[in-house]
Amino acid sequence: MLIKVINPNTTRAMTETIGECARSVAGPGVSIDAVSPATGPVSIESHFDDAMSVPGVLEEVAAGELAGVDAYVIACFGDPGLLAAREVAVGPVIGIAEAAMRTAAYLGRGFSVVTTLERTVGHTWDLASHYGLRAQCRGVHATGIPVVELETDPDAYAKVLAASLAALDEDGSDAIVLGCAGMADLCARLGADLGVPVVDGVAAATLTAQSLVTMGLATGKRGEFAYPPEKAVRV
Ligand code: 2AL
Repeated sequence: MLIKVINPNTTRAMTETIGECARSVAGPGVSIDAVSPATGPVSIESHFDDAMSVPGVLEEVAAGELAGVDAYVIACFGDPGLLAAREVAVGPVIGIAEAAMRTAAYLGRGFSVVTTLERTVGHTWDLASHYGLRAQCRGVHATGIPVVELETDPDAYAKVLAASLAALDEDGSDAIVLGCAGMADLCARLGADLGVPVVDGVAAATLTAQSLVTMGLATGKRGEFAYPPEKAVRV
């Protein structure tokens, strides 16, 4: 089975981290192809960045279809281009925000999301509502760390830990959801330090994709998610 994990931003070091995380959970016989688009924003932390990343994501899905990919993970917590990618792909397409929130909902009554910049908080609430998980999402907490600084800020872990402790205190949550793919490598340490389940969307989405393919399930193609109609596109 081949799962293509698309980091919608163009920061290669983050793509490496994401690929390692996906490989660490993938089952035997599952290959992970971790990629980032050739063009697009280096990080995604605004609605503008989100929109600008979508053409690159869809190009990677289109290339994956020619290469025989079985399923896709969109590894950015805004789930950019998710519904469009489901139209273009034959196999399942899983976004890390949707997978992480659905996984966290199995683990208790409520979860808190710990994310990057304050300005991403509104979009995260929108996603929780969109996925029908507004009641389970008890809070969304910004750390103030820009995405690219997750790799370079020596205090990044301490800031994510502090925001998670505050979130558990304020929200009375049972679990923490990591609100950025660039936090994937913090997951195990954070879970051990907090003593509560910590859900990384890259792992959750990779295993959801693997499960769906194993069960022989894919996006329903009869209506809304049928391949988009061919038409001229002016560039
Ligand atoms: C993200 C993410 O997962 N990747 C990225 O570039 N930005 N999420 C976020 N909340 O900033």
